Amino acid sequence: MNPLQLAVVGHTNTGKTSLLRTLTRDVSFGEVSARPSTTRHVEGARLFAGDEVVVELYDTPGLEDALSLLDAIDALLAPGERLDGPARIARFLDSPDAHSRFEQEAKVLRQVLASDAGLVVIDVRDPVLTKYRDELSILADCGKPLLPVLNFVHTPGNHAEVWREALARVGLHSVISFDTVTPEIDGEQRLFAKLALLLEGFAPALQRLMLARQNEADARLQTATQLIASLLIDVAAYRVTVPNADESALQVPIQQLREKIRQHEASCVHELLKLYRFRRDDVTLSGLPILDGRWEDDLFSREALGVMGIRLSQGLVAGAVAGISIDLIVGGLTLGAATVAGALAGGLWQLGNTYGERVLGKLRGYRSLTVDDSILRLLALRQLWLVNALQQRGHAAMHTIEPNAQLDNPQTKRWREGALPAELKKARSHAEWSAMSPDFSATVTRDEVIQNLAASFSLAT
Ligand SMILES: Nc1nc2c(ncn2[C@@H]2O[C@H](COP(=O)(O)OP(=O)(O)OP(=O)(O)O)[C@@H](O)[C@H]2O)c(=O)[nH]1
Ligand SMILES: [Mg+2]
Repeated sequence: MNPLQLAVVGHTNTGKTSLLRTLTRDVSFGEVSARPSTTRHVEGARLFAGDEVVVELYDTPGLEDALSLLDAIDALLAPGERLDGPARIARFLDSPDAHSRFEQEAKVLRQVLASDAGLVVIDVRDPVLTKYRDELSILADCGKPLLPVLNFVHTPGNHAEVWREALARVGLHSVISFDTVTPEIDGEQRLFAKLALLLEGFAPALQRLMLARQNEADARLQTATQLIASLLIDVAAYRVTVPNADESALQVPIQQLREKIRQHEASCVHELLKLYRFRRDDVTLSGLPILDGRWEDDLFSREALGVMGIRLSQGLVAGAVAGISIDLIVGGLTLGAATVAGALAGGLWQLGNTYGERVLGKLRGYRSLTVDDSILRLLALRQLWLVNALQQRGHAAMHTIEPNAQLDNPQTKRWREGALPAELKKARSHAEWSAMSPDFSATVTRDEVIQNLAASFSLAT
C-alpha cells in the first residue's frame, strides 16, 4: 500500500514547517522563522514504522492573499455557471493566474489535490478573520479530507474555541490541538489517532506507526535512564589518591577532579541530546556550584567493611577488622590505631585487593578524594530534569534549555533530601566501576547495578 500523503497547509507563519520538524524529529528540516513566507517550495519528509514508510508529509508555502485568490477563482466561472469545489480548483490551476500572480498558492492547491488529505495548521492567537475563512473554503474546495491542527494553543488568551466554531461551519468537525514547540507527550499519538479515524483505509498503517513511535519513545527513555545511571555510578565510584600533604597542595587535584566530573556530565548531556535528536547548543550547562574533595570518610562504611569482611575471611579474621575503632584510624593515626592498622594492612597487603591498597595508602600518608553526595544528588536532579525537558520539547523549539527549572515530584524530593540509592552507596567502594578511572573494568555486576539504578528512575514516556 502507498504511504499516506499529507499536505501541510495553512496561512503563512502558522507553524507548518515547525510541525514537520516536530513530527520528523528533525531540527534541521526546512527553514523556520518569525517572518512570513519563509517556505517557498513544497518539500517532503517521511515517517517510518521500522522500514515501512507510513506517511509522506509535504510542507507547503503559506497562503497569503486568500481574498484575491477567491475572487480570481470566482472570476473564472461563466455567468450562471456552477461547478463543484474540485472542478473550480482544477479550472483555476489551468488558468494563467496559477502560473503568475498566484504561483505560490497554486503550488499549495496542487499539493492538496495530489495528497490523500491535508493538515491545516492554524495559529489560534489570531482571531478568525475573513481572509482565514476564505482560505478554509478554498482548501475545502479541493475535496480532500482536512484535519485542522490548532497551533499555539498554549498561548494565553488564544481564540481556539472561536476557531473550532468557524471550522465546524465549513464542515470541519474533527480538530486537533498540537503545539509544535511544546507538544504534549501524547500529542502526536492523538494526531495519528485522529487521522486514522478520518482516513479509515490508512488506519492499520497509522496504528503501526503509532506503535513503532511508542516503542521508539520507550527505547529512548530506557537508554536515557541508563546514561544517567552510568554517570552517577561513574561519579560515585570515582576516587583519586593524593599524597597526604597540607590542604593547599590538595587544591590542584581537587580542581582536576571537578573538571573531570564536569566533563563527564557534559558528555552525558550530549549523549542525551543526540538520543533525543537535539543539537548540542540546545542546552546550556552552567558549572557545578558545589563540589569539594572529601576525605575518605566512607572507607569504613558498612558497605566497604562488608566487602572487606568477605575478602578478609581468607587471610585475616574478619572480626579483627570489625573490632577496630574506625574513627581512630581515620581521625589521627594514634600509635595504638597504627599498630592495629599495621596488622590489618599486612593482611590486606597479602590479599592485594583495592581496599587493602586504600588502607595502606592512608597509613602511608595518602588520601583519597571522592565526590560528595550532594554532587550526586545534583547530577541526578539535573539529568532527570533535562530528560523531562527533552521529552516535552518539540523539534521546532528555538529557545535554549537552561537547567534551572524546578521539577517537583516525589522522585526529585527523594533525590534532594532522601537517602541515596543503595547502588550509589555500593559504588563508593568499587573504584573500578568508574569509567573515568584508569582501573575501569566493565563487569557484569556493574552493569546490573546500573540497570537497577536506571529502573528506579520514574519518567513518563
Ligand atoms: N511558541 C510557539 N511558537 C511557534 C509554534 N509553531 C511555530 N512557532 C513559531 O512561529 C514562527 C513561524 O513558524 P514556521 O514553522 O516557520 O511557520 P510556517 O507556517 O512554516 O511559515 P511560512 O513557511 O512562512 O508559511 C516561528 O518563529 C516559529 O518558531 C508553536 O507551537 N509555539
Ligand atoms: Mg514554512
